[in-house]
Amino acid sequence: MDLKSLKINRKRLQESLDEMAKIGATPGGGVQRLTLSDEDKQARDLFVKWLKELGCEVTIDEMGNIFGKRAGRNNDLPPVLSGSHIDSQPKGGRFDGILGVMGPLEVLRTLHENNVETERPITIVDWTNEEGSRFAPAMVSSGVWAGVLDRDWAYSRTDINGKRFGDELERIGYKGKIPAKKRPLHCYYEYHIEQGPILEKEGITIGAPKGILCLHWYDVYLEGEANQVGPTPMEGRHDALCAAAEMILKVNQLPDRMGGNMVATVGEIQNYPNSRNIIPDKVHFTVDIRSWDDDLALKAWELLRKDFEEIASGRGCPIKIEETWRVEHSPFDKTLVQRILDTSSQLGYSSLRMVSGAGHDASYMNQITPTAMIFIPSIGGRSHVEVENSTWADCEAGANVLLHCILKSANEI
Ligand code: HGY
Ligand code: MN
Ligand code: MN
Repeated sequence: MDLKSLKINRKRLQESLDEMAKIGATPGGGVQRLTLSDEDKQARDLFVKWLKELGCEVTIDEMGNIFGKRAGRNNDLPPVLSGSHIDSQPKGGRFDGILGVMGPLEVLRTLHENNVETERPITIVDWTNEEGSRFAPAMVSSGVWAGVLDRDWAYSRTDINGKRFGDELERIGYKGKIPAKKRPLHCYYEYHIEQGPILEKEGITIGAPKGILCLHWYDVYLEGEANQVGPTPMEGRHDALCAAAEMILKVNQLPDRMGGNMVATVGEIQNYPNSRNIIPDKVHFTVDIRSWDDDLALKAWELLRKDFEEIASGRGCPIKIEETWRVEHSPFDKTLVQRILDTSSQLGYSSLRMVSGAGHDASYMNQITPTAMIFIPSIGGRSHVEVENSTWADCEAGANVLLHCILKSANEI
């Protein structure tokens, strides 16, 4: 058959995404499938069921990564790998991550029903805990698989209720026996929504990121002195929340101070005892710094850290800082990026080379195999919110580009 005319089944892709969106559905039209939650388990079970229906060889490793392998003519050749993540943010969207698991599943379904054989095997994957929201850091399981992060360190990470990653993985029945260790790969494609405004603004269907920004995560803990808010004079207070407030504004001002090309955010904060008539004495907050320039991000952190220490001592609020996680910026494989651009135009889709501000498992895959990503527009540039949305036409377009890129790579000797 003329493979060029091969297309994915848009209706089936939409049905799979709709089916998955029912798992952890939130009233506002989003999903909540926190890593290793019951909802994550339910979605994983469904993914495994669909893989088995396709006759894929299903393996689950020590980090709960789920691999579905479709045999090729020559199974000694390293496979083409494509995947993303099933877990979501709290009140997250119906496309982030799951599109990059349902997309390659739809590719396998299309190859299967058209009896298309490929030289190489094709493997698709769901990476555990890409989001890093319940258990920091993000992309932890692709990081372990790539040999960059340590498995037992990952197992030891706890959520806000003190639950351990390793125990929760066991609890949902996805702590596999197979070592979460990289194996030879031919290349890796990740299909994902852009999660930003550029493609929609430019009226472009396919994004081909040249790579992903570096991500640097820090945790800041402040100690103050609790007291009754009424009788305690303002003078001499050690108010941990006020110290945090000053620091949070410094984070927000940092990119300007560093001349742009950077984003810096405090997304999470806990304040104790969090009672309106007690001066707060414990605060924890997170810092997320991203840039294409890793050195700039490190320089920015050193400046910020000095500011934090000055504010903390000025307010008599001892500070503890954890440099929780860093992943370098990832420049993708130029040949694969070009393949995405060329394939898009062969299929009649407009395309744009760009940068990914969002982190993805492709950051770690890029350290061990030629890697590239396929983006489609996010409506209103919104993501990590319940209103996250993309058109089915764009979902179809991205999946068709993925199909033909995978086909080209899977037939390379
Ligand atoms: O943080 C990120 O960009 C991704 O959602 N983990
Ligand atoms: Mn994602
Ligand atoms: Mn995300």
